[in-house]
Order: sequence, then structure tokens, then C-alpha cells
Amino acid sequence: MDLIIKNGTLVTESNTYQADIAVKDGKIVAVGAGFDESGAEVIDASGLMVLPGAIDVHTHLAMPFGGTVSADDYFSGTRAAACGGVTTVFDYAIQRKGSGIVDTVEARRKMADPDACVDYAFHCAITDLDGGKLLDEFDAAVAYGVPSFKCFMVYKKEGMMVDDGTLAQILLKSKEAGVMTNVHAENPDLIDMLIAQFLKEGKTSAWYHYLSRPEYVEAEADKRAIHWAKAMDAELYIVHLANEEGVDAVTEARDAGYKIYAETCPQYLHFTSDVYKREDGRNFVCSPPMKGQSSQDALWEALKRGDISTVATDHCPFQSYEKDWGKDNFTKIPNGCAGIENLYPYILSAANEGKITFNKAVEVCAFNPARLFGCATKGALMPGYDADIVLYDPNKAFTISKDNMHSDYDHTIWEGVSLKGYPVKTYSRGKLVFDDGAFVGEKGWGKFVKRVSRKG
Ligand code: DUC
Ligand code: ZN
Ligand code: ZN
Repeated sequence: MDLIIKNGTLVTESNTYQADIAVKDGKIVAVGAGFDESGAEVIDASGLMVLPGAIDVHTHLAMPFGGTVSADDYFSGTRAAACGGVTTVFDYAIQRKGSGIVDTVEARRKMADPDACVDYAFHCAITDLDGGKLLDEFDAAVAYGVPSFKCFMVYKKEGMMVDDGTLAQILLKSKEAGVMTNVHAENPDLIDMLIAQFLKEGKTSAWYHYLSRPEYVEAEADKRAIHWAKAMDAELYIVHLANEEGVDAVTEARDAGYKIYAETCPQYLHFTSDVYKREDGRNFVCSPPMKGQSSQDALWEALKRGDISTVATDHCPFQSYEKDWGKDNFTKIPNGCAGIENLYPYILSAANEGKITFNKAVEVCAFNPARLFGCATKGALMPGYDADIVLYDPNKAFTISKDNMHSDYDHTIWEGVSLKGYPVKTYSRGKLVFDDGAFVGEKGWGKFVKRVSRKG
């Protein structure tokens, strides 16, 4: 045995119990008691919770966007992930006109491989089907280990948006190929109309970012995507769901038996649109924007009932000077916020405060992401699974500051937020990568996760 974690309280998506974990060659080999300790490193986890590492299925590392590139690359982003108990990071590889799916993913994989500190995977965002040719590549992408694609229903000017016809074709082909279709759902025409109106009226503060993308802008696109998925009887995963009407539409479709899944993000669970009235409101600009209190309440309720399946971050930070480009014009603010290091601590703190159970926290941050996106050996503490393990101290108080984070950004929307409990150790395939506040991992340790398709 290489490592034995003993005397801890194991928390899975369905169970909480006392047990020891034995690790060999990066894998969990046994869960129980009375293991032979000879030659093994033995960690006493008395008073700690032992959890599967989180899986952040939504990040944008080194992403060219908004006239710049997001502040965390594959090294700093995955270093921060490790320090927040995230042991697998899913990034979005954006396909561009003229490129294939596998080529697109391989190019990003080349960037990630020498840098990643924890394991990583990609979804491919398809922006152009090349007259249908890309549909013929779905099977090859699945065989390569990428069984999930994204459609942006916005970002027309940025050349990333797909129209309804393209979305419908992708949904149909995805069903056949065992692919999960992810959508960023907002209505581009409504956004353009509202932006034009506000700029004409000289309304340029960050508050108008929210008002140009209010609840109904997101809800319309959620409902449209759900409509198409239902009509095709295809699976659909709505990323960063943030509005109440969308939650209701997802719930209704799920109640009727459709395979519709939703993700939300910690920022939507914690902040409301009021942040855009603040002097530093531009720092909170992301799309979709934070919404009103009733949407936030609906998100928590849906999370508790199981109509929101995952929590992920949409981690896409920009530096203060870049956010400042939009001080006098909200349309010039690069969209995106930090979150990769805050995901698990935030959701676990919510559990520690009694808002949800610890089992639910593990379910939405580790178990469901692994199952929905085909990580066959991740998201659970069971023999044969990767030893991606977090030790969590429920009694450790922690206040988030950019100075105790491990990203490359110079500010965070989470500054000053206090948490009850905090991870104290993270293991990635049995290797200690985070220890009591410090990153102790290794650049290049992270491996590409070859995922299995929705067909198994
Ligand atoms: N939204 C953001 O805020 N940033 C990156 C991409 C996105 O959809
Ligand atoms: Zn998005
Ligand atoms: Zn995103």
C-alpha cells in the first residue's frame, strides 16, 4: 500500500460513514478497516471529512475573449483547482470555421499537457458545421474521449453562435453518437436590441449589463433549447442556469421524463444582480449575469430537489485593468469571473451551514459531473477509482482573499466572503497536491481524461 487515510468520515453522494481508504499506484484499492500499514504513508484524518475530489466541468483557461485572454492558463488554473479540492478540470476547446473537432481538442491538449497540475478533459464548443461535414466527425471525437459538445446560442459578433438549425442538427447527431449537448442559453437578438437602446440613452454602467441580459433573455433560450431537445428526444445539458423561469422549464421537462440536465454556478447561488449597482460592478460582469433574489432562491430549491444536477464555475477571470476598459461602457468589459478555487469550499460551506446536505454537495460537485460526462473512474470513493481525495476540516474558518488564492488574477469577486470549513489536503491520483493552504503539486502531473460516451 502507498497511502492509508484512516479515522476519517467518508462522505459520498449517498452515504456518510467511518472508514479507512487504502491507495496503491494512484488508485483506491480498498475501503474499510484494519489495513496492513507496513511501507505505507499513514494519514490520520480524525475529525476530518474524506470526500471525492470535485470535478469542475466548466472552465475557460487561457481563453481568447473580449479583446484579451483569460487570466488563468492551464498551469495557474489547475494549480488553483488543486487548492480548492478540484481534481478534474473540464475546459472548453472552441472549434473555429475550417477546423475539425479532434484537431481543435488536440491543439488545446498540447497546451494543457505540460502545464496541468490535476487531470483535465475538454468539451468542444462547435461554432461551424462546415456544411454538415463536422457531423461526420462526432464518432471520431467520441472515440478520442470527447463525448460532449457545446453550442453557444449567443456571441454572434464573436463568431461563436450557432443558429437553431445547427443546434437541431447537433442534437440529433449527438443522440446517435452518444454525445451530451451543452448549451449557453441567452437570446442574442434581445441582447443586441437592449444594448443599442441603452447606449443611445447614455446608460453605460455595469447595471445595464444586467438589464441588457435580464431573466427573460435567458429564459427564452432555455425554453427554446428544451423545446428542440424534447422534439428530438435528445439529451441536453444547460450550462450556468441562473434564472427562475429556466429552472421551472427544466423541472417541467424532467418531470415529464426528458433527459434535461442543468448546471448552475456558485456566483449565481451567492450574488444577486445588486452587485452591478456597486462601484466595482464591472468586476462581476459575466454572461449570463447574476439575477434577482427570486431566481437565486429558485436555484437553491432546484439544487435541493435534484432538478439542478451539477455546480461548476465558468471560471474565466480577467485582470482589473481589463475590466476597467468598460468603466464607462459596459459593452467593453470582458465577460467572466473567477471561481475554480471557490467551488467546492463554497458548496461544502453551504452544507456545513445546513443549507444542503454534505451528500448533496458531493453529488453535484463530483458524482453527477463524473456520471454525466463519462469519467468512468472519478467522482466516487470506491475500489478501482482514482485516488482523487479531499480531506475537509468542517471546523476551519476561512475568509477568501486574492492573497490566499492560487490563481494568476489580481482581484476576485469572492474577496471577503467567509466560509465555514475548508479543505486541508487534496490528493490527485494519490499524490498530495494541496497541503494546509499551500500548493505542493507539480506542473505537468495532470493527465488527459479519456471519457466514455453516453452509450457507455
Ligand atoms: N460567459 C462568460 O462570462 N465568460 C466566458 C464565456 C461565457 O459564456
Ligand atoms: Zn457560457
Ligand atoms: Zn462558460
